[in-house]
Amino acid sequence: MTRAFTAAAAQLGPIARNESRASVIARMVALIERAAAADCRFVVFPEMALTTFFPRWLIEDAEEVASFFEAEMPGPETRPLFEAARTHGIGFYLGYCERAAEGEGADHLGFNTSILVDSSGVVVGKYRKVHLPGNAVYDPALKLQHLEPWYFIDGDLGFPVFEMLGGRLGMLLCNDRRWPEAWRMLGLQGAELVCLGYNSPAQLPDNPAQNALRKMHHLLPMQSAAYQNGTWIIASAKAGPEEGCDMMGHSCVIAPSGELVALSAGLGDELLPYSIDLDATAEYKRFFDFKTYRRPECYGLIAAPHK
Ligand code: CDT
Repeated sequence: MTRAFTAAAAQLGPIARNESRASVIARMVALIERAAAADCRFVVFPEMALTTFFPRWLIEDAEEVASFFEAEMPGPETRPLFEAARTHGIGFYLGYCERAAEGEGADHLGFNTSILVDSSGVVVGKYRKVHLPGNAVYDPALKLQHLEPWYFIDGDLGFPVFEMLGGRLGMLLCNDRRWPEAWRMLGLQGAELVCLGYNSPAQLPDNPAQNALRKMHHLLPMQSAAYQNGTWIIASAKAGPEEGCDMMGHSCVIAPSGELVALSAGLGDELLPYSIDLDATAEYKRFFDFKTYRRPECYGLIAAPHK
């Protein structure tokens, strides 16, 4: 049986602070329809795909903060996305803010989460972001706030891998892509396709010397990770000028060779389809052959708590 199929990054352009779920979902359904026309079996939406990237503000209004979190998935507002995907037989990865269950979160409302949904609309897997970047408290000295640790509970599900599309799929979220340990956890479980959504500012106003390096620092860790773990990667941006912050585009598909094989052209809603073959991972998995060549007895520091 062939394990080749067309999959796509489904990049989203900016989402306004007051944009309704219905409006965002309509944009996502339009991308699913384009994916169907392109014969896709799977699409990858961004991190926090349903809302603006609200951790750029310290929002004191509890009702507004709550409005960015989903109490159920699918819920009444997100169900049309699941229905459209089922109608067209397309599975998807979706990043969203998950409201914690009773007793799960003390000071925070919930998790920065992603899910895998199969072509019949069933949620087959969940991941909660492990590497939450930015500050746990508002720092008035900063031009750009990034308050994920203020809003979210640390991910507590590890780095699970799920059977889907005839292969093994893993998930990461944004800043996770900069951490080789995250990729290796998925590689060790045989991941063949890793989906990643992100919200990355194109510029860092508090460290402008980094601006020219932003795209390279986005792609470099993923191209390395794809090669070193023998996996496909589909990475999908929330892109463009969002509420005064320029968000990086560069949604992409990376092959298990480490080659960048598809890159988005713009900063709006955009579908980036690519024909991927999960069997192309085998050559790289054979080369690195973890079972034979890894030396975990030499890697203790990697898993030891930082001193
Ligand atoms: N969403 C997210 O994880 N963004 C981080 C930005 C950190 S710098 C402000 C990223 O790694 O792109």
